[in-house]
Amino acid sequence: MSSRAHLEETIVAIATPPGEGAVGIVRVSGPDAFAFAKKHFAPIRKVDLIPPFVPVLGDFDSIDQVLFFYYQAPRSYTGEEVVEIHGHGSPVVLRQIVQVLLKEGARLAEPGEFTKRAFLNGKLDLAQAEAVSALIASKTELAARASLAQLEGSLSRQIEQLRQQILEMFVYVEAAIDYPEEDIELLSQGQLQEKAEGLVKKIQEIRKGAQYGKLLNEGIVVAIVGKPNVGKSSLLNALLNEERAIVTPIPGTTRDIVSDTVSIEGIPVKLVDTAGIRDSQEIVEKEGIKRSVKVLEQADIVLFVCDASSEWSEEDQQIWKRVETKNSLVVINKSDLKLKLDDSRFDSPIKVSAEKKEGLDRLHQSLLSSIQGAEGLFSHEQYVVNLRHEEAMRRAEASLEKTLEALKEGLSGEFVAVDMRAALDDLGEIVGQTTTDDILNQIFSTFCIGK
Ligand SMILES: Nc1nc2c(ncn2[C@@H]2O[C@H](COP(=O)(O)OP(=O)(O)OP(=O)(O)O)[C@@H](O)[C@H]2O)c(=O)[nH]1
Ligand SMILES: [Mg+2]
Repeated sequence: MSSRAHLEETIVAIATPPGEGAVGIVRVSGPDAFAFAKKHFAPIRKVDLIPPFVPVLGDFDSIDQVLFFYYQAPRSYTGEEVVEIHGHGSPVVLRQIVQVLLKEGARLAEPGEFTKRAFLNGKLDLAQAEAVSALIASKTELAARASLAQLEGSLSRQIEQLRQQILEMFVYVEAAIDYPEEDIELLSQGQLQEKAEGLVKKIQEIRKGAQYGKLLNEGIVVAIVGKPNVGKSSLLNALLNEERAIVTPIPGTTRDIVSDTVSIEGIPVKLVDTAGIRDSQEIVEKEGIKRSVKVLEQADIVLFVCDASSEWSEEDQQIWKRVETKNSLVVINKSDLKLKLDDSRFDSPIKVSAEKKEGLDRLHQSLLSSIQGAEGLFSHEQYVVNLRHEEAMRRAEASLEKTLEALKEGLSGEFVAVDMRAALDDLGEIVGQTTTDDILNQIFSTFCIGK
């Protein structure tokens, strides 16, 4: 059945999280929402009509004293008749209210069905609807801010602009196909190419912003590596401000990967402590070291930790060789002890003492600049993309590149048009203009109930 067929039905759900709270909200939406709900509502102060958009205090049957909000269509979240009943946050009470409305003929809402209706009624486009669930799920302030920007249309605007530009060019290409004999050279080959190049650039820019969004959601992986006993685990604990990893004076203490996430200026940073890397024959340690090397290679940023109180060794050298080519920071730990390490070999090492908790602010600062330095990520408009968007953008970019190729090779308009049409469809998927029911259902089923 198509998604639209369900819009005749009135749906109901508890909109607040499960468990006890100061307030709990039951949300009803659909053609009969107001009719069903008002039958059971008795305002404290007698009114003839329950006014829309004004909270009214009263009793809902004899279940609870509630605030009754009537949002008249189309000025509601879903674009339909909506009633929100704000009761006291007892799960038992809220369930009873839902039961009453079910008896009236409403049915339980599916996950994300309110937002889906908002989409189907043109209140939000698909990227905005997805931003609602991203906003709810966001784990840091920055991620929340980016989700909000997307909810307000940041991604949709970019996509829409690009679609407009493609459409504009499409008209010229179509004209060349439909009226070849007229010989209307609306745009020269060179001009078309230039336009196509502009389109490729634009989608690349959007995808860069997308990387930033991904970073906000998934975070940056920072690996702490170095030879045994330099204080890697102590540094992890100091940065987390918690005794997360085992610290002992015995080299080779850490055997497995230990990690936890901190928020640095709103960016989730996953700190990964690793086993000290050295030539070991011991079977458990050997496996640990293998894992350390893998973490080192996959990390976004590496903290290379050395010991200020011991001389530069062959072991340091071996690890440094692996780290050198990566985006890395050199951390000289134990700087509370007498300096034996020749630190002039490094550009700008960061001196800290994990034990005395000294120099950590500077380390934070340096970490932040190297996160920001990566790709100039912060200069982009913000949106939180998910895999679905990413995939569609990737395809759109490929299609636009093919368009450009076709133009360069001087292929006829038909060929060019095919690729442009594909790019339009791919981009349309992001905002929901060319999205099948299956995809819609899949997207909204990941929402929570009541949203
Ligand atoms: N004086 C001083 N001692 C430190 C400092 N940081 C760590 N230590 C000591 O160094 C020893 C090793 O610390 P760990 O944090 O376990 O070192 P690690 O690099 O994780 O060692 P492995 O897991 O064996 O590779 C412990 O005895 C710590 O107390 C520091 O800043 N100053
Ligand atoms: Mg350790």
